[in-house]
Amino acid sequence: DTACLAATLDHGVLKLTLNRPETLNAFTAEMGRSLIAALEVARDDDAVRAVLLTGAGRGFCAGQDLTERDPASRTGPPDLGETLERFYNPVVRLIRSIEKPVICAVNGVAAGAGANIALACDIVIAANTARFIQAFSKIGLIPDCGGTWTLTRMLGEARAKALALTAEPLEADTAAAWGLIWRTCPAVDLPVEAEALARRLAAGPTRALGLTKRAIQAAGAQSLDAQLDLERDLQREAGRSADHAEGVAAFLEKRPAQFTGR
Ligand code: T3D
Repeated sequence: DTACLAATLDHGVLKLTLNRPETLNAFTAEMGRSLIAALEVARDDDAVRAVLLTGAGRGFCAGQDLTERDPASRTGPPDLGETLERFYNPVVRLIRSIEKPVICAVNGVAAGAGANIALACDIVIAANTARFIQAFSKIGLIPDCGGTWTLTRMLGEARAKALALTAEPLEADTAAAWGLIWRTCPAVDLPVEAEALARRLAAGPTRALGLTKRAIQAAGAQSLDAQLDLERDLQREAGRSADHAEGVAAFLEKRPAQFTGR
């Protein structure tokens, strides 16, 4: 759907732009369906070798569109467990399970689900003007889209709780200093820098990058012993790839490697 989500495929990069700038790209059900469909394409289509997620206009994403939750337009309380199950959880599960790099270019404010969808991505690069806001407590909700998991793992309980309970904005530079995101850059440079990063990764050994992602994501939940076994198994798989043979040949022939993603 090009109305609320713009998608382009160029140089192996599927660029997905949240596109409701007048609401800071607040997330609607339609946007949720479009994003899930686009991420399924990213997962299944070999022509896609990296994903770049960003927002149109001055914001990245202001989270759930609250006009869809107006109490005046319904009789009883909403079932938000249902909306998580239908829209938000599939988005986060797809981002984490697609075995290709998913880059997020946070061009401006990222609030609520917008913040935590960004933080679920593999590499987050933000405009130094961006802010991350766990806005949920302001409207009587809890952080979702994996926020309670991501923040706790990446920052520890003290910072996770303070951010979630206070809903205070976290400046992008502080997020980078805390290790919550990869890095920041001047806002004017973000589109070019993020695109260059995505293209570089899309030209990489996609299989190995995907297996690397899987291994790193598994690391937090198991012992070193189990991780060593996993590395053995995944390295066996990587070692059989055409891109491994190409990488070694290119090194020995002192030329740039031409990876095909296989
Ligand atoms: O419901 C479920 O399914 C459960 C899942 C929940 C997930 C969630 O994400 S819950 C959290 C929802 N998000 C929020 O509570 C954030 C609400 N927005 C804000 O707090 C502020 O807009 C920001 C801090 C993000 C940015 O502030 P600022 O001052 O830069 O911009 P603004 O003026 O507030 O917003 C600009 C416009 O966007 C404005 O519209 P207007 O007045 O120009 O016509 C504003 O109403 C609109 N907008 C911003 N956020 C939302 C929104 N419209 C609908 N829904 C929004 N979330």
